[in-house]
Amino acid sequence: MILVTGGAGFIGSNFVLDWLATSDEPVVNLDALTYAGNLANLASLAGDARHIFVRGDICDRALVDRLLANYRPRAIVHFAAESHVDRSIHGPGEFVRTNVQGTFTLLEAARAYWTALDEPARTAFRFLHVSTDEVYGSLGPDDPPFTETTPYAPNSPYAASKAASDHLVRAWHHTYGLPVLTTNCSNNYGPYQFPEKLIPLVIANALGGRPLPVYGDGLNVRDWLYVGDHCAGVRTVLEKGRQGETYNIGGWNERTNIEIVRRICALLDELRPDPAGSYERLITFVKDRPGHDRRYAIDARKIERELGWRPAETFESGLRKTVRWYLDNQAWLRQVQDGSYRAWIDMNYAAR
Ligand code: NAD
Ligand code: TDX
Repeated sequence: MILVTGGAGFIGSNFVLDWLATSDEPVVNLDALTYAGNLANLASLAGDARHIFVRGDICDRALVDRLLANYRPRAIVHFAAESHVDRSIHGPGEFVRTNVQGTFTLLEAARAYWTALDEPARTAFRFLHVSTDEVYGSLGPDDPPFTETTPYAPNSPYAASKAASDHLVRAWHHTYGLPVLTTNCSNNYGPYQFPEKLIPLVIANALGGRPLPVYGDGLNVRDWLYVGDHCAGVRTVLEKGRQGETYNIGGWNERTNIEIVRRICALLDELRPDPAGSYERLITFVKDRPGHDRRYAIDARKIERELGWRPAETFESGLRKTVRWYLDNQAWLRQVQDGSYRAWIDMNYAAR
């Protein structure tokens, strides 16, 4: 079996659902169920003995040791993190705790477990660390996309905490020989994404008739990848990646934020027209994010050349699926927009 961390979050839950849809290998899912973790994402697995959910913190060494000893996983796939840049600006402490201390705790537990394994389990074991393109910093308009050898230059507390975790993973391979793999992926979108991130926030606000906040001039560029393609990329790296290597994962799909927001408005105009007029009327330019990275772009040639992975979804097909999913799952959306969600929205947008 495999141990997944953060499997009740956006990407982790998509990964667990996809994994169990294509394989009978059981998953132990360790997740603290922070504001971003949601068991409703995994509701379709209720009663499925292949999914063992454990509510707990990746910083809890005794718990991680116990899970490794009891379940003897052949791999750890590590998604758990604090993941929202704006929250990291308001409160960086939790990012250092979960992303740095938590990854350290997992690495130490994995090292103790792996060292004691017999052959061939020791050779087969993998620790796959899921990371982000934000560790590479910000690109100018004409710069080539990030490759695996682009120097690290993280700019936000979130990016710095992920960069620190990547460095720990690298060092545990170099120094102790732990068989690690690291993936650095671009912006994901798709079902079950918490409506604090741009795409689900814009869909949720449009459906509620609220302003669609665009930071700064709206010309910051992100490179968008459908979450199912990211999950397939992670599975490919787990299966075929060379230990100690890092793989960039991206969709070759750079867009400005304003383009994204307009595209969502156009899809909603088509799928759920508002008698009051186009959703574009709700677009509102607001105060920029401090230190806002201008452009991210991923060069995904290494994973394609070496492992044969490439995205299946186009941006058009992926965004249409995503908008439809939110339209069909408004109960999910309402459920996550609880009191703490409203408090966050008030804090992040009131002064903008
Ligand atoms: P998310 O915020 O939706 O989910 C994070 C999950 O981790 C939640 O279920 C949460 O409960 C859990 N968690 C948080 N702290 C924990 C702790 N201390 N112990 C155990 N569980 C804890 O995040 P996401 O968007 O699904 O991102 C998953 C991973 O992918 C992260 O490592 C993130 O850095 C990386 N990533 C995300 C994106 C993106 O666009 N969302 C892109 C590239 C990489
Ligand atoms: O209200 C908003 N208005 C706006 O203009 C929000 C929430 C965002 N934005 C902008 C900021 C970014 O340029 O949209 C862009 C995307 O923002 P986010 O969805 O917050 O994502 P980003 O900051 O790019 O980081 C994401 O991609 C990399 C994920 O949150 C990270 O976890 C991942 O590592």
